[in-house]
Amino acid sequence: MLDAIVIGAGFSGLYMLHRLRGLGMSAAVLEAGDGVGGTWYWNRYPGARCDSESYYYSFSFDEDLQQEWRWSERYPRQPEILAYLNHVADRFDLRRDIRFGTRVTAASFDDGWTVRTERGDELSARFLIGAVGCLSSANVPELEGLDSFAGEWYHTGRWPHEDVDFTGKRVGVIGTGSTGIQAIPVIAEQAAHLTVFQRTPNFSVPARNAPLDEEFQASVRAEYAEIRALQRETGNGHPFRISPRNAVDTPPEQRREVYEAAWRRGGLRFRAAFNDLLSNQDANDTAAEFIREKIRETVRDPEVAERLLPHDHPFAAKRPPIDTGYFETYNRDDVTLVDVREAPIVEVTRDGVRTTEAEHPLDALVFATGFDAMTGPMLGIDVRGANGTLAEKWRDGPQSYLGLQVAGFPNLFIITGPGSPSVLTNMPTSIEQHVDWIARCLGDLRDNGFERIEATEEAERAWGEEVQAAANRTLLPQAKSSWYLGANVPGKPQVFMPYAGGLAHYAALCEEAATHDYAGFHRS
Ligand code: N01
Repeated sequence: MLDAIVIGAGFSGLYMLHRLRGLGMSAAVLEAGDGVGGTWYWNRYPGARCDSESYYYSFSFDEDLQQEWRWSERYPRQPEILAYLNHVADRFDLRRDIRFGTRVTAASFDDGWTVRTERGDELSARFLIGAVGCLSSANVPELEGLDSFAGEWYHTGRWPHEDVDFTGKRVGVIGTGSTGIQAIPVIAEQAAHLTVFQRTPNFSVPARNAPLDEEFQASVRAEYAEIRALQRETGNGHPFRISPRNAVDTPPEQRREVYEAAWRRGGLRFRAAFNDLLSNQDANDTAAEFIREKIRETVRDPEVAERLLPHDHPFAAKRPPIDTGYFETYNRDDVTLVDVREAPIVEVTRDGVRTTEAEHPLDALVFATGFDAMTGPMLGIDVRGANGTLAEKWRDGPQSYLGLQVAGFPNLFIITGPGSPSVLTNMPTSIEQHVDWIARCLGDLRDNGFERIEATEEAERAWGEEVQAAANRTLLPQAKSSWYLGANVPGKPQVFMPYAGGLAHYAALCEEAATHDYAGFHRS
């Protein structure tokens, strides 16, 4: 029996394996893909890149690693992040404990964990660690007639490894979340004609991507210690602080200057322009209206601009996309915007997509329709704990203590699971915090002669209440169609899933639990 089985070889699984080795524990990582990378292995769609800036969307645990790696752009493209993760796997000699092409289908607890894979392997370990990612279970809407479509269709999160060439083709994209907003301008460049099927107009801020010069890179390398310390101090794991100033207390002209400067700087930092944007609707309205004005200025056809104006959720209450030429794309003659809230999709036909108003002829269709987020990846495995299945336990929404453990599932840990800040933060920062905590916990169990750890039901219940209360202190739950709530997947229980109380505060709670003899957990 191994000490630990880790499911997934993305950022989480790779670092977890490295830490398990450091503890002298035997471990196997089971990975469905044929290579490392997780999200960055699967999401190869045109325009795929990270919205966090490259120099801090990376591991901090090894000084030599962060000093030797060179990023080429402000926002790294998917192949560059994948190359980085392959470098990490090689540098720390991780591959010898990773089984690729090995999808886990079931896991059951009986003293230890026994895991079964699609290709029939069975492995056992004392601990099971889900490093399955938050956004790895593709959500393809069940559209009538999809099977009859004569062209090719793709989901962005399951993009083929071979080049997909849209030259000369009429392409449709369904979805205008972060992914669609990255892909649409790039696909428009190549396709003969692009039709965008939009259900919810989205806020987006220019990314302002640019190559990184050597001077900037050298300054980052010199300041890495401070940058990483700041990442751990902030609420979202980014190395910038949110302005202490409130939008509602700032005179309109001055407020506008702040927004203009933030717009010029670009990126996710736009949200940090004022302190009250996610807590006060009036404050949020000022940011929302500023972005709507920018959309009206950018898009030449006023009717198209009107359809692109977000109206049903506060700015940043859904994960805010950042873009390179997204709104400008609608000025092209070969791009059509279809509002599918006004005219819903009826079916996919042999030749395209038919809405209640028209048939749109297509040679290829791209689903940028997101994921069964946060719970989908773990529920995709038949997980059986001490008294029942995870599917039963999470029937009305996910429950966990600190997002780390689930009562009734001893020795199972989830990295960045529901109930942790995860998707509201810069993921590598959250991942390192979780992995470090789990590694310390496993070491402490061993050193103190314990074999088993499990969240208590009481701690889990209290944490569930805190997760909802933290969300309700913000405007985040106002976005009713958000995947944070599970609202994007038909039939999914609508519960706010990530912890919105901030990463630094959350990390302090994890630390407190550990230093108080793992309060909220039962060890035996
Ligand atoms: O998915 P989404 P995503 N008919 O769920 C629409 C991360 N990410 O892949 O809003 C028509 O946000 C749906 O419409 P609506 C990031 O955390 C990171 O874009 O539900 N439309 C929406 O427009 C992000 O938030 C990076 O009404 C349908 C879109 O599809 C998360 O991944 C880059 C539909 C889905 O948007 C998910 O983003 C990209 C239907 N039946 C993504 N079903 C980085 O930079 C869904 N839609 C790291």
